[in-house]
Parts: sequence; C-alpha cells; structure tokens
Amino acid sequence: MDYGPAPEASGEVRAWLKARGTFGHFIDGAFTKPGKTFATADPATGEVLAKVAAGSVKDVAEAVKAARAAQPGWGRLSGHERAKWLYALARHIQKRERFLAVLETLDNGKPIRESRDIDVPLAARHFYHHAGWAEMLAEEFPGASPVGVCGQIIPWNFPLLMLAWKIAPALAAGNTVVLKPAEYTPLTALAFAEICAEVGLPKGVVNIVTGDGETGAALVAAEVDKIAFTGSTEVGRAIRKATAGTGKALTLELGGKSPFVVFADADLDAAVEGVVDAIWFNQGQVCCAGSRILVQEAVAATFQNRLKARLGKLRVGDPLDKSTDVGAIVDPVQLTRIRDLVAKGEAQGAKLHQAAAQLPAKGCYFAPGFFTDVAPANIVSEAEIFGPVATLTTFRTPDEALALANNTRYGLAASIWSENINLALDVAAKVKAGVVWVNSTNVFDAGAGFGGYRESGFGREGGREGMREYLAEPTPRARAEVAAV
Ligand code: TXE
Repeated sequence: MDYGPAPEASGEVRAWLKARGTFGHFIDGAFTKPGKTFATADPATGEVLAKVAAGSVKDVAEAVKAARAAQPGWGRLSGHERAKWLYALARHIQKRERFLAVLETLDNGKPIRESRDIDVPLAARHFYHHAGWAEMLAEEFPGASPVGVCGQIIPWNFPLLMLAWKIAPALAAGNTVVLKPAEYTPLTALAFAEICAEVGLPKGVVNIVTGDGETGAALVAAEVDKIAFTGSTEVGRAIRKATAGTGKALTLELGGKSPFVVFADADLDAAVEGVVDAIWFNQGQVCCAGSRILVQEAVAATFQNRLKARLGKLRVGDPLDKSTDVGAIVDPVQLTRIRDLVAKGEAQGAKLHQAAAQLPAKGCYFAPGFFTDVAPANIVSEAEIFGPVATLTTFRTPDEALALANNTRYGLAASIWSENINLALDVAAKVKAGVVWVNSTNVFDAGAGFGGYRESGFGREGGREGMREYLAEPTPRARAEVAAV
C-alpha cells in the first residue's frame, strides 16, 4: 500500500485555483464573465477554494441555446467521429488524473486514495467505454436518433464520476448537454470544461452551468428534450412533477437504503471488509451504500465483534493523507443532517457503536460506526442517513432475510454474502433492487446498467441500457423500413 504525505499535485491545484479565482459558466465553448457568485469550500478545513457563478434563468437559457445550436452538427457526425472526441476526453482526464484527484478531494473531502484510485480512473473509463458505443451506434441501434438537448443535474458525492456517467453516453448518442454540478462540488466539472476547450470539442456540445437548486429548477423548466437527475428522492419527486406532461424524457437516480445480507456460511472476514466498502467508503455518502446490514443469527455475535475490531482500525482524518480511510463530510449542512439522524436513532433506543477515532479539531468530520438494537419503528431503520453509519439487525432464515431486505421504499442495490452459490443466487433473484452484488459490493462497471426501482428512481446508466436512455428509438415498423432499404 502507498502511504505518505499529501500528493505532489497539491501545489499545482492551488496555483490553478489562485490563477482562476472566480469561475464563470462554460457556455458555447468559453467561460462567461461571472455575475453573482457563491463560494465553494474545503470541508476538511473550511477554507474557501474558489468562487463560482450562480446560474440564473438567463444563463441557463443561453447554455440551452448553445446546446441547441450545436446539436444537429454533433448528431450528424459519424459514430466514429464522435468516438474520436470521447477518446480525446478520456485521454485528457488520464493526463490530468493527479490534478483532478487532488481537486476532487479538496472540494469534496473524500480520501485521496479514493479519488485517485476510483473516481478519476472510472471517469476516464466511462468515456473510453462510451467511445466504443459511439463507434458501434449504427450497428447496435439501427435507425435510432439522439434525444436532442439534455439537461443533466448531478450530486456532490462523486462529482467527476457522475459527470462522466451523464455526459459520456449523451455525447456518444449524438446529444448535446447542459450540465449543472452540485453547489458543494463544482470544481472538477469546471476543470472538465477546460479539458473540453483544450481538446477543441465543438463549441456548445458540452455546457456547464454552476449554481444551486434554483439553477437546477431553471434547467428543468428550460427548453430541453430530456432531464437526467441524480440526487435526493425529494428533489426527484419535484422534478417528476415539473416535467409531467411536458414531453421531456426523464431519468431519475435517487436515494437508497440497500441491504447487505450476511449468511452464516459466508466468509466473515471478507464480509467485514465488504462492510468497510459498503458504508465507510466515501463517508457513506453513496446512493447504493450497504446501509442495512442483515446478519444470520448464528454468526451475529462473531460478526459484530469482528466488525467492531475493524471499525477501531479505520483511519479518520485529513483527506489528502494517503493513509486516510474516512475523510470529511461534504458540507456542514450534511454533517448536521447526519448528526441529527444519528441522535434521533439513539434517542429512539438504538445502540451506537462508533469508532473511538481522534477527529481533527476543525472540519466536517463524523466518526464512522453502526447501530444495533434497531427497532423497526426507529427512524434510522428507514431513513437514508447518507453518512458513515449502518444499522445491523439479525435474521434466522433466508425467507426472513428476504422479507427484511425488501422491506423498504427504495430498491437501488443489494449485497449478498454466502459461500453457497445456490443460496446466494436464489436470494439475489428475489431481492427487489436494480443492482445485486454477490460476495462483493459497490462494484461499478461502465458496461453494466445501474439504476433503481420504486423510490430509488427509474432509468439505467451504463452499458446498453444506459445508451438506450439517450436515444429516441424507432418503432418496430420504422426499424423494418430502415432494414428494407
Ligand atoms: O441533494 P439534492 P442534497 C440524498 C442524501 C442527502 C440528501 C440531501 O440523503 O443527504 O439527498 O442532499 C440540485 N430542481 N442524496 O440536498 O438537493 C442540487 O443543486 C433541480 C442522495 O445535496 O437532491 C444538486 O445539483 N435541481 C443522492 C442536485 O440537485 C435541484 C446524492 C442534488 O441535490 C433542485 C445526493 C430542484 N428543485 C443526495 N434542488 C444520490 N442518489 O446519490 C436541488 N437541486
């Protein structure tokens, strides 16, 4: 493992931030002059990193206009031509991977090991993968056409990666985009805008408008053909209402309370490591976090002891330190939300097991942990904490495990741990979740569709299913006519 002090790209990032100071929007291939601005800060220290423009209705309209003007030309390019642009974007992300990893960690608070080894490489991989889809588009989706101009709204938990999940398939299919990053974490999206300019991407194909929920709502109301949203269930609900009856296509990727089921015959050490990835990765700010641990009664005591021992070894602290496991919560507002929910959970009788880690004196830190003795009516058995705290409950039989796993209004992901593959696959098939992992968790692949059921939203991102969301597919009759020509 690679431990050590802050990565060398830190100085470069700080110089970049200093040189830019205040960012405008990226519209029609250039940065606008910023009008009203807001600050984005490092949650580990509270230090203001930069000021960014707060997008108005007019800014959004200008970005949509640029995307609209660029779309026919971009859509008419051959798949091969678009693939070349996507490859170029992927290569440039790789070229600046150290820079982007440090910038992401500063703006979001996630450990540098994660932004360096997960967020940034997976973002590049997403562009590479979708270059392949662009190349094969006519072959794989004969007669399909782009949807048009896509408004894309993303959250703050994986800023660059969520940008890649949204922009890569949209561009591969021939759409143009207006993307709004989350207000807590706009910086890697702005660095990506610079990359678009650097590679010479045709202007107007990618537009980035920064701002908060008001800017997001303006984008939803604008003249776009599709909205793709990842964020909270509440905002997803509002967007669904706002787009109803407008003819705008919509995909929503929302919250979750995903089950993490450990059977008595599981490799318990592997399952304990699984929990580390499921709920303490990215400070638990993961839509598909395995936040409900269900353990078979026969091994519950052993499992809980091992989990507590592992919890005690987590290193919580400076996100830029390469040995940190758990970094800072993204923003004081989110920290307060986590604190309140956890306090309510305790007040309602659940027992909190928390790492006795020495937290840094300042910054948005929350010691990771898990709850036991969680009554079904306890708020934390249902609410998405969106922080580094899971619940742990027990079950006796596979049927009971399944009933508990499905007892949620969400349906995003599930993780099943057992050495009996028949049992694992049987349960996996019956869990109501868009993604099910067996003996693993939080594994993301650009080629596999990701998305949920019920209040976790609808639509898929990644692979063939994800491409379909960005294409207006012809009717079978139109397809037959194309085939006959
Ligand atoms: O999310 P919001 P917040 C959950 C998680 C978290 C809670 C609140 O439980 O604690 O949501 O987080 C934009 N129209 N998730 O408040 O507000 C906003 O600017 C259009 C789960 O930060 O949903 C940002 O870009 N857009 C989730 C994006 O929506 C609007 C990840 C997400 O912010 C808008 C994030 C509006 N009316 C939070 N209001 C996941 N599924 O991964 C806000 N936005």
